[in-house]
Amino acid sequence: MEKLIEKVKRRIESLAQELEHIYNDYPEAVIGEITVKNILGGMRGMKSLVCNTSYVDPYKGLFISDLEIPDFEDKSPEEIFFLLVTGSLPSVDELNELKSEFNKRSRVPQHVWTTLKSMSQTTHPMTMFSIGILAMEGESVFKQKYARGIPKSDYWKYTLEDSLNLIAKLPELAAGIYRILFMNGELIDTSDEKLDLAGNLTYRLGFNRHNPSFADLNRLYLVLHCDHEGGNVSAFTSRVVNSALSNIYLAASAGLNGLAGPLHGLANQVCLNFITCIHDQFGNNPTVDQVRDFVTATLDAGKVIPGYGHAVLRVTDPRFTSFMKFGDAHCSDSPYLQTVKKLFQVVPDILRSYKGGKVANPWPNVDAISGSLLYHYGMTHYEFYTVMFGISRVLGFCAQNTIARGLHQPIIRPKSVTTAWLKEYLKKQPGS
Ligand code: HAX
Repeated sequence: MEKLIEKVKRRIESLAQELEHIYNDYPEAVIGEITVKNILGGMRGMKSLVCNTSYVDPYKGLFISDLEIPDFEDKSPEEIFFLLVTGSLPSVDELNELKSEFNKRSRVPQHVWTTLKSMSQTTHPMTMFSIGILAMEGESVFKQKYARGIPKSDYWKYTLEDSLNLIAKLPELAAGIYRILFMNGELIDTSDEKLDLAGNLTYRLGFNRHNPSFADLNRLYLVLHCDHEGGNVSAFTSRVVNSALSNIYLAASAGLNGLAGPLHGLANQVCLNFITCIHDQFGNNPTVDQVRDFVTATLDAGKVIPGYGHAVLRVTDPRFTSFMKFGDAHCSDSPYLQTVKKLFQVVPDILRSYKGGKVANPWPNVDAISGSLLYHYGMTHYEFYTVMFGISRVLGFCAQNTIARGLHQPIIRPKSVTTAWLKEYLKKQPGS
């Protein structure tokens, strides 16, 4: 792993130098103001964290280093992890080394299966995924080294070591959960030593495994969901937890618990359910007017339209566009994809005038489409979709936290205030 370790080390050194200059040259520079709207509005838009793995431009979407989605959508998850954590794509040698490293570390310990199999069949797959990761926490190298005493300068090395161990096991863990819950608990073993992360996932899920376009969809899934800068619920949670030096297993599990919410990663499951409800009511080929009526009735009932809106994006999510390109190429006749398109035709106009124009972004996000593609390939248990998202998102958690530990970033601890403090403070403001 020397090549990866050396590159991460160099990246951390260079970022540390840049930050030192910034700190020394502009110690008191003001980045922004904090308004009442900010602190009562989920801290939306407040610039308060540094994240160098990726960046979300409101109008162009996700960037990893200087690459936009069309530049990296054909890469493998291994290449993407390398890119997130080092800032550049791997050479052929570097990629082979990383793939073989993941392969060596890929087996999930037996006790994890015992734990997961003892759980109720009604447990949500995301809960099992999070518990499966926690169940492996005893293997944390960081935890062991920290207990013995290591210098701060070594924190990132053991965070990276834990990250490699964890990421390597996610395909087997996730596929095993799918099989425990939906395939009578029979796990699929593989004797093929050469499977990469996406291949391992496809093989172990155990259906459609010889269909190259399903394998490619799984690869794309693991690439597009990998990271979305530092402030989203799941990444931020994992950053906060890891900043207390809780190891990456604890941090990843915590981040995934945030991803499991319907306003975040669970939206892909909710979207599929939404489409199923439309089909139940109007049949598999609803008219555009029927879809419009369904959307309006949903809003009238006080619910959100899943898969639409975003806290940062102000355009159609380029991840949505990338999945649409895949769908058009491989399953354009899928009734689910067709309904996704009809929703795309009607929802933005409806949301634009909803609540007096209050919806900041009426356009679709990644969750509006991703599940419809999995459904087409036979993954009809849509409770599993957020786990597919989660495997990928852990790449980002790991990269972000490795770099944060390398930069010796302190424990994250913003200040909260009481309503009484706020009232008093505002009373003293000029003009109040
Ligand atoms: N349907 C109905 N109303 C919506 C809406 C939607 N899709 N999106 C936003 N709104 C409403 C909000 O609920 C809010 O109403 P109130 O002030 O009355 O509470 C108002 O519009 C303003 O919200 P906003 O500023 O536009 O959006 P936020 O930054 O607060 O929230 C969300 C962003 C993604 C949570 C929001 O758009 C939403 O709930 N969307 C539907 C769920 C969804 O698709 N989530 C996945 C997002 C992508 C992601 O994280 N994937 O993992």
